[in-house]
Amino acid sequence: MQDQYNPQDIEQKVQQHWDSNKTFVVTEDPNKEKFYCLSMFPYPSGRLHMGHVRNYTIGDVISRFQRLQGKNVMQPIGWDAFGLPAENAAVKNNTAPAPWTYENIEYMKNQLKLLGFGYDWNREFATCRPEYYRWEQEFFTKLYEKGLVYKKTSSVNWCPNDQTVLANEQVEDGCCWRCDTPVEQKEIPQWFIKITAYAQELIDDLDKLEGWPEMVKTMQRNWIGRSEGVELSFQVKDHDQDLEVYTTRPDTLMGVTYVGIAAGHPLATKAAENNPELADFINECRNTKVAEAELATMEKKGMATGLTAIHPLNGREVPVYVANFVLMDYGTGAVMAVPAHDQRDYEFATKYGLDIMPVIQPLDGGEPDLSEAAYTEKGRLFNSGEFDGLEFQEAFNAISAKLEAEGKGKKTVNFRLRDWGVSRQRYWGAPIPMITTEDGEVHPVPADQLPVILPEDVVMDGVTSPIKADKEWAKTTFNGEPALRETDTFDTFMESSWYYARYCSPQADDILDPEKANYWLPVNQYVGGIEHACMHLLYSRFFHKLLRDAGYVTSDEPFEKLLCQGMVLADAFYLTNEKGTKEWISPTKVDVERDGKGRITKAVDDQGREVEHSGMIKMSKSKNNGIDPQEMVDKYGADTVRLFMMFASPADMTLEWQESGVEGANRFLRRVWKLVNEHIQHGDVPAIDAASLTSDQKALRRDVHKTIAKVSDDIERRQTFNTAIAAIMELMNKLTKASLAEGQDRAIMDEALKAIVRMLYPITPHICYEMWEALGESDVDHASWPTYDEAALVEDEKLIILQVNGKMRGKITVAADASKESVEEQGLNDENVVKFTDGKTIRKVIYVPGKLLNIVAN
Ligand code: ANZ
Repeated sequence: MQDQYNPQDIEQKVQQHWDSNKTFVVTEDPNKEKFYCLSMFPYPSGRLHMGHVRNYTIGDVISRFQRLQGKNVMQPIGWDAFGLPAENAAVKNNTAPAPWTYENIEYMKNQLKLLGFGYDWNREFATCRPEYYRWEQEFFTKLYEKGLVYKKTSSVNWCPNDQTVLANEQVEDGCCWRCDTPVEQKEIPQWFIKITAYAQELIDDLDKLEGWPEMVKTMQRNWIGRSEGVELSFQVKDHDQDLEVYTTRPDTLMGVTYVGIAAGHPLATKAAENNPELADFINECRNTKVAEAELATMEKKGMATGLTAIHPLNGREVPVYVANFVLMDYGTGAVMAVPAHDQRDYEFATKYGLDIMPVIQPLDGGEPDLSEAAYTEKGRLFNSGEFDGLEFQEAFNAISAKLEAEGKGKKTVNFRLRDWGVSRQRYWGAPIPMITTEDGEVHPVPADQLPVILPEDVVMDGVTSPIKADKEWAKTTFNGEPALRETDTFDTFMESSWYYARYCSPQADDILDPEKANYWLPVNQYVGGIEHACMHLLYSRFFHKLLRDAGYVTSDEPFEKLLCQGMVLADAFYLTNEKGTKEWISPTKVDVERDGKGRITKAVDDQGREVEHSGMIKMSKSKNNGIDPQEMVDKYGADTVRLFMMFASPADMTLEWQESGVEGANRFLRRVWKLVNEHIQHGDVPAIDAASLTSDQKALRRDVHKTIAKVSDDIERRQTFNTAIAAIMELMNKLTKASLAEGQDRAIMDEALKAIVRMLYPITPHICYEMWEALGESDVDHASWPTYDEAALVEDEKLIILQVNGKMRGKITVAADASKESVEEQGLNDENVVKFTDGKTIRKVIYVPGKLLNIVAN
């Protein structure tokens, strides 16, 4: 062992060892408990950023910990390789998306290796390869045959100048990112997968996911948005078709004063036929895309259709309006408006001078206050004829029963969740495996003709997809008849929805090999960012159920446990230039002065300019406050970076990047190295003879075993890696002060260091690999996690604090099983206690067993 800790030498050597020994390559082993640990795979954007490093370090720590627990651990990695950034970069750099992507993969793969992550590289794949997406295409055609896939027109962002569809990210302030032309909405046919058919199960099964953060489950519940309501119909005067509305508040039915319909509603189209003004308004509505979240706050606009609806219960005539806050694809695309009790309806009615009719009063009596806003609480019905006096649930039941009896309505459950539109008009994605024959019939591509390969050798012409630009590409045949291929590609969420399953049998000649998949699945621990709480995690859960129903897997859920790591923050600094805009200066170029509390008081950049500090914020390109992991690894070694990441904050909280903290982590590793070295120099180590230990030796050994117990629990159950590391650091402090003189001292030290090396191994594997060998052991990758010795934890003595009138006056050691009487006697006779009780009367003696003796005297 070298005297100096030299991370560069060690890390390279150990990484080579892992590579050539295929240490992390695993196969199914029915005799071993399996553990599948997965970190969300990266998009190959170019270089790893700190967010990746944090994500993958956490996953690696858990994987290595589980290995030492003796489990058969699979930790795979791959590349989420399709997506828009590759296209944008290709356009910018005059290349094609494929070579750009493959270069990035090579580069980032090397970076992952330099960080020492223990991946099974035999399972690696990139989702942009036909070997991968071929199975996705085939699965899609199977879903089509099961009736779970359909085609429907749906609106997209359209740039009239470039004559092309834009992704949401390519729309900036309502304009095209390239030519600044205002973007329009255009209706085109697209493919959908029926996730709504699984909405109820996706909600119900959240209850099974005990290992998921409550927040993520809540977000999914809200996203799926189950609501119970009533669908009911209004007759439209002089019109033979009824108008269906969906409401969650049938109790307010008697307060309806108008009906609102979406701009896309067929009745609106009909009414606009002889009404150019209305037609214009409808057009305007259609061209402004509203997110559901904006419905509440946006300005309410509408226009009368001239149509009159007839109230289903009291026969009152109410006007029908086209209203911009009514969505076409929710419920029935029409609402019964109750302005007295719904805020959107209230704003609309106030603006257009429509009646407001209160029908719900507070439960404690009185009229609802409608002077400023709608009264939206659930209360008691009034102004509602036979339903007066009923409360919400009674009214809900009574009114829906009446509607049902009259054939005018029924109870229904609605979900906010929409079917998953998977068509994208981009190039860099998996081609959708469908073809259309000349008769207009649509057919899935037969399995023996899959994959439909995306050509990689293309020339990008602006934003237009090369497979759309090349009119030849789409031409094909179906049963000998000429046909055209679909030129849209899949949403890239498709690839990330089942990759976790493909890792179980990456070479399988089918979507997956059920035997292998069922050995490994579900994933025991999934690690990734909270930003994926809804889409990715919901789509994956959906896909798992699809795979189950297709007979591929037996489990119901893909991810047993989920850990969402916090963001990585760093100080951000800026200068304001003459134009008044901020120029962000990298924190690596700034020197700071701090006050006693560590707050930055002055910051100067490398050109001597004083810069403003805007606080610790998420590392990002736009704020120029990213720290390059590569630079940090070069400077301190991967182990230091990993240790800092795991120590600086709990895994699910934000992490503040501070180079002083990184230096601290590095110093700690050097201290461990030094102690191991010193210990080795001290020569022979006898076996521990527990019976012969002095009380100091016993106490130190107890600390060792207490630490093992705490660290094991912190890592496995609590997942508080930072407190585990803190406990190891505390133990290290004690060990540094401990003697190495006696044989039993060295025996305890040996036991302690071997425990520390294995406990640190998941976090800092390279240095631990080396220290483990230096301690005369071999192959820490296959070592077992240290276990604590119950006997060593038993304290045969206890330290008792002595207080007189609540003030600490001394300490005594007593036998652990000492009786109350004997402790009292010893305490009262302690010379320090005597000093403060002398001449006083002892009023009371309070004993907290094993801890404290308080004497009250005056
Ligand atoms: C009358 C009413 C009275 C309503 C009242 C609410 C309060 P959730 O809970 O999200 O399912 N709604 C129905 N379809 C709509 C659409 N296509 N676009 C916009 N809004 C729509 O919301 C259901 C409620 O949202 C429904 O209940 C309906 O307004 C409105 F005091 O009906 B309610």
